[in-house]
Amino acid sequence: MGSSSSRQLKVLVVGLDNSGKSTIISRMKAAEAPQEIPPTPGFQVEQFKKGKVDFTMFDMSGAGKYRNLWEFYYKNCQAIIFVVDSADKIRMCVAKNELETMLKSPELKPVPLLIYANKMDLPGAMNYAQVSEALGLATIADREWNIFPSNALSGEGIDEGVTWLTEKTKE
Ligand SMILES: Nc1nc2c(ncn2[C@@H]2O[C@H](COP(=O)(O)OP(=O)(O)OP(=O)(O)O)[C@@H](O)[C@H]2O)c(=O)[nH]1
Ligand SMILES: [Mg+2]
Repeated sequence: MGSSSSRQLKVLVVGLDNSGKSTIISRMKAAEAPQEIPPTPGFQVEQFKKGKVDFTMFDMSGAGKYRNLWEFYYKNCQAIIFVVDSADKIRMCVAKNELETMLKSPELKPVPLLIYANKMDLPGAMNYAQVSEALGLATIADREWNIFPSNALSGEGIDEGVTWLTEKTKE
């Protein structure tokens, strides 16, 4: 394809329920304050163009009973976004375990991993260095990864993450 045409990028968006995945995607799509979004039942597919990239985002539910759906998308995704609620300290270890389990899957290729330390606006939220530490990101050696602090309600940090992902997925 010529450099003027857009390219496709399939992105798997995962993380615990209530972390802000659907709100982040809505913010990416519209660049305006997202509506209050209900919990995603199962999963939802969102398509939109940003810059020169045609994104297809698989917005997975993070609810326990649906987390087993994530693995069906491991094989074909070209990037992963993992969203964390930075103020949900109690479930930080659950998030760490889910991330570890996913990264251990032989189905998952060494595609870039973008982590949003979301909900930075909430009082008592861990900063992104603390989130990085709590998730054990430093041990990830088999793929490129990066973590960005974000506030999906104001939009802060979202574009920085998308720019990084766009850069890292260039052929
Ligand atoms: N304060 C604050 N609230 C946020 C932020 N991002 C999302 N929320 C709120 O958090 C709640 C959950 O957001 P969702 O986007 O539905 O979360 P999700 O990860 O898609 O959840 P599931 O679909 O159930 O897995 C909603 O009430 C959002 O408005 C943020 O950065 N700051
Ligand atoms: Mg959702």
